[in-house]
Amino acid sequence: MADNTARQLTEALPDLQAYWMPFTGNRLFKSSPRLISRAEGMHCFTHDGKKLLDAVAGLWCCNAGHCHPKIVEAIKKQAETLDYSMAFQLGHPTVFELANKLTDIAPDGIDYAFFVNSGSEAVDTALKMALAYHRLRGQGERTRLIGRARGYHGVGFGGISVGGISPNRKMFGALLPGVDHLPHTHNLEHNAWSRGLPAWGAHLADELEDVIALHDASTIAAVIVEPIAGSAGVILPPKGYLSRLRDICDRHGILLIFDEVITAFGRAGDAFASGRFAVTPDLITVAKGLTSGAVPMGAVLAAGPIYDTFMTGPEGAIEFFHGYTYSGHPLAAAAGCATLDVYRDEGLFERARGLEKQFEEALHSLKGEPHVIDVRNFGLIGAVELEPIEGQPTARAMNVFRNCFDNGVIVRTTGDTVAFSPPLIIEQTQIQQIVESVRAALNRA
Ligand code: PXG
Repeated sequence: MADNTARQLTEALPDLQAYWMPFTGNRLFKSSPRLISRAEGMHCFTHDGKKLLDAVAGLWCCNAGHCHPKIVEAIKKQAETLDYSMAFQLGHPTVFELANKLTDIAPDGIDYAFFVNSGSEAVDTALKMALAYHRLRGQGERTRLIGRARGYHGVGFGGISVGGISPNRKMFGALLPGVDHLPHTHNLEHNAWSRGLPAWGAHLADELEDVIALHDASTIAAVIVEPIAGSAGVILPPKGYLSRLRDICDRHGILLIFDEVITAFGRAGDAFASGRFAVTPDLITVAKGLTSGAVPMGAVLAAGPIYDTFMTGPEGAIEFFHGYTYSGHPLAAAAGCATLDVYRDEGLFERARGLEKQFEEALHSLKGEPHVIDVRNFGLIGAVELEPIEGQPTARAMNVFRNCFDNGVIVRTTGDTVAFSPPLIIEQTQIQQIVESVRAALNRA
């Protein structure tokens, strides 16, 4: 490792011109680049050798920590055994094994896994499954999809249509027809400084009744929400909110989709947030932590009756005209199997649950620091919301991001909220390091 670090200290920057970076201010980045060239456990290292504590697990994905040796080994082994095999009409053993491992830890009744390559693909796949499911049952008029304001469901046309983040939508035309949105549940007047789930707001689920009254249930296919919203600033579900959504959907024959791309795999202190909240949806989308971020992969997990509905045509006929060249890719499947084993063998979901209170205490110690207007947390998810600089929304949180980076800690910002989602292997002293780095940054923001 010493050799690697020494080599990195002298590593020259590549030419940055040709790469068009996603969700990034390209010109500013290229004038002051931050390049990560190596990672291990809780840390990332820049091309010039700076060591950074990763408070966001890459981007909510490296739940087992970076470059976990068992995951790395599984990928290497798979790469030299089977690089690729056709995903349609052929299969390979590892992907079947992964489907079994995944459905074993999924909530009861969620028995099938359809593989994709990202969260965005998982969302679009789940929406298509919902539409096709109703049509197969003779209810093809159920075509409407209901999302939620401030929801993030990736960047496919389906995902941005049901999503509720304006900049992600406004440049891209009319999007999917027949989409409506519930209001979000973020409300600082009622819920500021909540520890765990906020007490106020379950009644906001009843807004779904109004949406149903407007369109008629017979036109609605599915409701999609994140159990805990991440991208739009960490929005926690009020106590009782998700089970009310479940009840309303059940009453009206509407499918409920939980987008667990960031909440699955220990992040919410259990294998799935659905399990932690004891509310089981019909479809669950996952990605990120499925492979601990090591190889791109997502999945849609489906309840038995949904799969069964598709399995009714002539045997041999394709039941679902959907899939990707890289669905269930061998390297991703191997990474997924190894990752789920690591989560189990190292007890990482239980570990996350066990650290929740210390994490909460540490974050809430930031109450009273300059500009902090809210702190909220659940599992190993945390958020510190800041008063924006007048006329410059997002600038204050970006100042905190840059300051923390300079101090050796990577945090994530969204709007004027600083978000935390560390690998589940985090130590107590590292939680303290993150919080003290943010405290120092706030005093300069
Ligand atoms: N659904 C949810 C709930 C997500 O959080 C996606 C879908 C899309 O996944 P892919 O793999 O297509 O990116 C996500 C992604 C942030 C941040 O800052 C979070 C995501 C993406 C970008 C930024 O919190 N999550």
